[in-house]
Amino acid sequence: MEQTHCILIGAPVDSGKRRDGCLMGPDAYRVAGLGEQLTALGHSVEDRGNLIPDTPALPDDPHLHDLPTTVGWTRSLIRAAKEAASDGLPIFLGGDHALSLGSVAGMAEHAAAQGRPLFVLWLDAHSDFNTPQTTESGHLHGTPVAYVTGQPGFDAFPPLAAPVPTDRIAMIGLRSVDPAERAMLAETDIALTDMRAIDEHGIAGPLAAFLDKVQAANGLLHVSLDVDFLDPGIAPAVGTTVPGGATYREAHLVMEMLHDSGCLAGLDLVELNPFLDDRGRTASLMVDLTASLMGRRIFDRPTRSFA
Ligand code: 4U7
Ligand code: MN
Ligand code: MN
Ligand code: MN
Repeated sequence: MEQTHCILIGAPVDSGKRRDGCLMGPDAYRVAGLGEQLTALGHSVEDRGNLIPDTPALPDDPHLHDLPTTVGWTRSLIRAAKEAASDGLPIFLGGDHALSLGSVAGMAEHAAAQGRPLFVLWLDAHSDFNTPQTTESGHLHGTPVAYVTGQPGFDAFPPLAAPVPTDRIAMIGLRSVDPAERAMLAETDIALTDMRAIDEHGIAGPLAAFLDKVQAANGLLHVSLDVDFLDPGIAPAVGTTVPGGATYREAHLVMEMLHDSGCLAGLDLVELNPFLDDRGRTASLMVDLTASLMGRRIFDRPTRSFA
């Protein structure tokens, strides 16, 4: 089994929306045994503790919730991502999804420095493709994909050193997309797999097609896993529940296929709100999914049937 140096980076980002609680996420993952599970799989684990936001003196924007703090997190996370990515596999413990403004931008800079293309897999009920202008809620956790692909309107944020081309992004699990996002997505070639497509054809096909592309390009893959990708029946600890999400096995299958691809370069675990959890079950499920992503399997060899 291949051994990976896993670098845990706590990012208790809570500025991306109004409801507080995601700041408890990093410790919930630690309590749920993330480090121990990775060690048990044969990996080395380094916990770099929790980051703090490098918040600039910036006026508040009345249309946006807590812009200065989110800009501060983006600055800190870009730096932390670049540092960690050259030492091992960064695992960002969120924190809400505003975390990915920084983690993905930093991973893209790292990939560019390596001369390799960065691909991004967005596992989420939402497309997070709003800009500071189009967002109706003013919640910046709904904007990271727009930022990292270089959409206009992010002037308060660090200038993007390495925008991610839209044809290197796949979104799986979609079931809540705002009208403005829908219109902007229609202008891009982001690969979109909504829940209807998953119901009808399964989740493995679109994922396999994307992974083939990553492998053919010798790409680095960053995976951004939003808790609300999962069905709220199995993952209640999230502020933005949307019914009809991925099942337990669909989610594990995605992780198992990602592991087998060998392309993984970075991971965000975002939107866990431990205050809303039911005896830690969502935190534990996220840890179990990470274990599948890092090589846990039911059998060590392909199983055979008698058919
Ligand atoms: B998450 C929303 F309006 N689109 O912009 C918005 F539906 O990181 C939700 O995916 C954003 O959880 C959800 O506020 C952000 C809304
Ligand atoms: Mn807040
Ligand atoms: Mn999200
Ligand atoms: Mn979401």
